[in-house]
Amino acid sequence: MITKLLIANRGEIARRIIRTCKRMGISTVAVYSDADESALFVKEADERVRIGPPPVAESYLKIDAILEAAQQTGADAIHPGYGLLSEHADFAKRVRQQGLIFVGPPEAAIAAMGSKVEARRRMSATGLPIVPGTENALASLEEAIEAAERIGYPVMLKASSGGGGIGMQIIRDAEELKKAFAGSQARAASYFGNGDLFLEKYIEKPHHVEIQVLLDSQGNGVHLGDRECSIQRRHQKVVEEAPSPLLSAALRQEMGSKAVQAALSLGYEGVGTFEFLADESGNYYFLEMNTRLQVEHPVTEQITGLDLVEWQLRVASGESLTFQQQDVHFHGHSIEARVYAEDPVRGFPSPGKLQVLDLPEEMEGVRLDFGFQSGDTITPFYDPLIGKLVVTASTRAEAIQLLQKALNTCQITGIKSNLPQLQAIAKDERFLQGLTDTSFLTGLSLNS
Ligand code: MV4
Repeated sequence: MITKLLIANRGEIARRIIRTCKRMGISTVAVYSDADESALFVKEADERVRIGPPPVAESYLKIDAILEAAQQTGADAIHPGYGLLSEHADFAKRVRQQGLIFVGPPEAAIAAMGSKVEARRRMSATGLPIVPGTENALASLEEAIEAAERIGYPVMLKASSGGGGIGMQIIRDAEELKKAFAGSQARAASYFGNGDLFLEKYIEKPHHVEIQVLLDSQGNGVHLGDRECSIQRRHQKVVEEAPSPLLSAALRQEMGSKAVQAALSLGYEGVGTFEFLADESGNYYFLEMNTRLQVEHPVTEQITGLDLVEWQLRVASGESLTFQQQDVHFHGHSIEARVYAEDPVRGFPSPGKLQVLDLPEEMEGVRLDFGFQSGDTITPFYDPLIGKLVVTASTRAEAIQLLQKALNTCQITGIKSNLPQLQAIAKDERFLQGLTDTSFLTGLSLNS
């Protein structure tokens, strides 16, 4: 079993991981940059190690400094959280080479899913439907034009090393493809160190639905249902819920068991997420797999009663799952609203001093996963997420009512936040009806 865990992350997710460790009797080590010296997660950990100045390249992405902090403090495991080094196969490898437990999947699985072209090939081979598109990286513009004609316009030109919406572009005809190709290749090469591009059919107004899986290292796996994540702004999720209002129980079951099969064939261990595009006719297409704990994992915890961080730690320690698929039950409905320090109209981050952060009381059905408190400073160096408000009730309608009430009791001063946008979403007629395809925010008026 893990006795001392180093958390290679910050903000709300570092606090979230510490909370589970306290309950499990695992001692915690925070690593922090100068910008986070007085942050809540640094105070709440049992030990703390400064790893560098504020920029992530000099602190939270600095593998040597993190490994040295683990050595210094005698930690026996490292949890990468999400973002930062969480999907960095070489980091996982180096943690393990140092004789420590990496709380995440095998590095081979991280690397395989990091290549979107390889992920499509591997997942398709296990029987997951994928978006119609190219099987290999595109060798030339001529090959791209040929492929696009075969797939049929509009298509999406994507970077194989991208993901999460980075490095993708809608292409409506051969002319656009000619204009976009070389530039996309060059951008991918400079951003990701790999210029490989591929094409997919562009799916108009789909839902973005994902399936959570959990596997141990003995070859046992379960799915923990789905999340609807269609409400996004610039490929940043804003509101997520479980279960998705789009899926029937039968479709959830089918997608879930296919995802578990696919994960098993990959030799996957730990928690992972399969992203799909889905439509009203019951079609669904594998998009990519995230090999980490996700920001929106709380909605799954709320409806399954499972602590995903606890299970990450248990399977990383070599424990087997103590339950099977038929023991996983879904209760009620849960919605997460992400509170960002940003100007909701322009979408720009809005760093500064958080004068007041007033949140609702934590009570039955209201969960608060926040990284900050009144008086803290939101620095421009990191993701502008302040925290997550998660509501849970027996039905979707009751959960929405609770969300509206909880959002109305929130108050943020000193910086701009997306609270007004969240309040508008919570009372939007299309949201109330569960009609949240990926075009949702485009149609939302902030002044409604
Ligand atoms: C797509 C797509 C439509 N067709 N791919 C965005 C995040 C990344 N994981 C994949 N994403 C998408 N890929 C094909 N072939 C639609 C999205 C998408 C999206 C697109 C525009 C605006 C909002 C969106 C929200 C979720 C997914």
